[in-house]
Amino acid sequence: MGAVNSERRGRVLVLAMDNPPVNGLGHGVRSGLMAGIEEALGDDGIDAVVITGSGRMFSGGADITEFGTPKSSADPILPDVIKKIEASPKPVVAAIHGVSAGGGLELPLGCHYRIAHSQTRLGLPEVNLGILPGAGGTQRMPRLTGVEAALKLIVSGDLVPAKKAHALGFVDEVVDGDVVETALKLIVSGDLVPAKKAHALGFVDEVVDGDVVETAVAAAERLAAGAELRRTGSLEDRIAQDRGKPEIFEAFKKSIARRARGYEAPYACIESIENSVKLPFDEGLAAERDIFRRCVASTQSQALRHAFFAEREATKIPDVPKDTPVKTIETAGVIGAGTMGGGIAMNFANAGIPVTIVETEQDNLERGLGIIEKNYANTVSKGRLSQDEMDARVGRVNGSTDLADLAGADIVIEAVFENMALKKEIFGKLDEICKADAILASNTSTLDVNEIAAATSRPESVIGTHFFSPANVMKLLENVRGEKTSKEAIATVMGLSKKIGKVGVLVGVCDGFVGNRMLYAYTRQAGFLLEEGALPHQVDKVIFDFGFPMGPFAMGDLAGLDVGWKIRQEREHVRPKDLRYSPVADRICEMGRFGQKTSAGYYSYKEGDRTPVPDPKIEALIVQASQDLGIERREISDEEILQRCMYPLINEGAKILEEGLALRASDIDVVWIYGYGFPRYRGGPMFYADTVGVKHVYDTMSRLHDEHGDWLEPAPLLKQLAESGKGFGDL
Ligand code: T1G
Repeated sequence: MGAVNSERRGRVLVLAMDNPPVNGLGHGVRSGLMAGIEEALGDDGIDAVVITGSGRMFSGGADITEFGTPKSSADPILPDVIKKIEASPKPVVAAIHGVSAGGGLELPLGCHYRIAHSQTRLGLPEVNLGILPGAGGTQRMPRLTGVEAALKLIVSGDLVPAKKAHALGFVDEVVDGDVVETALKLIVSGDLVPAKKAHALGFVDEVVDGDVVETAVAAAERLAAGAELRRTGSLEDRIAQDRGKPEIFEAFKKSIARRARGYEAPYACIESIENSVKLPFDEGLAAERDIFRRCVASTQSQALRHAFFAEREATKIPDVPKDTPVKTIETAGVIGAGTMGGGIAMNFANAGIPVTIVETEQDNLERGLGIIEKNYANTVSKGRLSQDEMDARVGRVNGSTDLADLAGADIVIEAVFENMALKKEIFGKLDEICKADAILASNTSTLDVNEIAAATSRPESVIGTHFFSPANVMKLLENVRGEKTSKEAIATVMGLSKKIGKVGVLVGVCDGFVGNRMLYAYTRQAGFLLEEGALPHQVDKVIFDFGFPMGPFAMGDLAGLDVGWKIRQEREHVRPKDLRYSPVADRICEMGRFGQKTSAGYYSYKEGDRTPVPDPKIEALIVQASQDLGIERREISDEEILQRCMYPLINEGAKILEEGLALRASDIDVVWIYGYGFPRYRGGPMFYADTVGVKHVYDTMSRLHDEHGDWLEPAPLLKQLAESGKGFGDL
């Protein structure tokens, strides 16, 4: 709920929102602001108001947990609070620090003057929740920044630094906090410095944002002394030139088509921003509210809000309390300078942690270090990294051919190829070399972490850290808890995940962990669909249209078909002979077609072109396989393709939950959204199951099981939820 604390500073009333952890604009804060403004308006002893936030930020926006909950009529809605502020005859100044997001920025947009600390990040990220700014942001922002900038800001949902916000026109003044220059000035001048600078210089432990609020109080007094108040809603100069130009909005829609594919909210934002030049202000506000209500009620927004909280929930491990001691990771080691090893090392260098890569042969090492440098140079050439920063990062990556150079590392991640004997040998050596409290981690994607841990005398310090390729890009990190992995090791690696820019999810030990195990269930059925009558491009189109970046066969060609082929050959001796197995993938590999790397796989590829082209040779191979297996090919609907691919994946997720190998269904959603491109606007596979109805998934799985046999046996949990009318969200 939260509240608003008020304090008088001379003739200025300072209202400080107080609703930890992010000063969400819950109804306590909204009614507190309304009461504060009314108090100021009714008191002749008050000339102006300053609004600020207590703690580490101004406000993270509306309290998302309140969405869809009943509102009492006495409870002012945010648009009305902002309207009251904007119409106030007494100046209202916003003093902003930390973060100002969503409604937490719309509030200052309604104020008459905005002051932000230089370290502040500001933006309207509502689109990431499947909604649009619903408290005037789509009408006021264009009046301050112009339409083009407002479109970019609101449709991207990005938070921008204060100086950029000032340059764009929606912040009027930036209070600086440059430490070094101030230190020099301080020592020379003996001046009094604002609290925050003293804090930045380590002189005081905590500041209460004195300087931003102090600056705002001074500005409020200045405005109260007679300056004309700038009411955002009445500003016309920045939008006048964009009236009657629908082409601006059409062009913008075209420019986002690729990255907004499948999403509804970006277009709702554009629709409302267009109203800012088409309609009078108040009508634009009313239309914005209608669009907002439409979006909030949408399945997409529910899915995106689920994904927002799921990502934060995944960081909480029930039996690893928040105060579990964690090890500080100041240095890291990586074994193997191949594609994965190099990418993993870059994550540490990017996070400011020196890392040593160890390879067996000097030339393999140099090749690996060369690829890292090339990757950084590529990013610099795209203007996404400065040369200085590249040099700093490359400077943090050291190479070696001697494992002993990892003796001092706080964590060592082994990233050699998937061979148990080799991994056990390496962990045995690390056990002798590494310092007692080092974390020993394996990037294995399929092998038994307990067996690897047993090769050391300290299994409690062994954990799996399964990165996804390319490891310096993909955000997911499956942290694999072994039977003996300590809580300290888990807490350390979960914390480290965030530090190196990853979304860490804790999973248990099983074949393929969470992600790959569910992937097998999906791609296996995709393979069977080919034998029964479908073709790769038909299956891929269905999955692409569903929202994945690509379908299973194009994905296989991208990853390289030889990787899976090698694993299937290694495992042939343990494969259950009574269960159906598709020979199609093996036959393609036997032709030397390994995908994009050989310009031929399920598809063929022109030189230098990654566009998959259906290949009659593969169609013939598939038809032949059907004949060899005695399967009569049939028409297969897109709906069946989607169900045959997604429902077994969900079913496998249910089994994983039953076995306790994932802590929550929402963790599985995070794995699939960040590791496998599951469309975020569908909330992940388990949330998706709840939207189509678990009973429907169960009934379909039961039918498919009757038709196609054992791989499709419904999980007991799926049955239980279906019969109890519940969903994964109820677990
Ligand atoms: N409502 C409720 N809870 C929130 C919240 C919010 N807006 N933002 C964060 N939390 C919780 C979060 O779940 C976590 O909880 C804790 O706060 C710390 O968050 C009318 C309707 C602000 C940049 O989209 O992007 O305004 O896990 O770990 O890394 O137009 O939180 O500790 O129990 O993320 O420092 C628009 C959402 C809302 C911003 C801080 N606002 N928040 O990041 O902390 S819609 C947003 C963030 C709106 C109006 C509309 C980030 C942050 P727990 P955290 P952080």
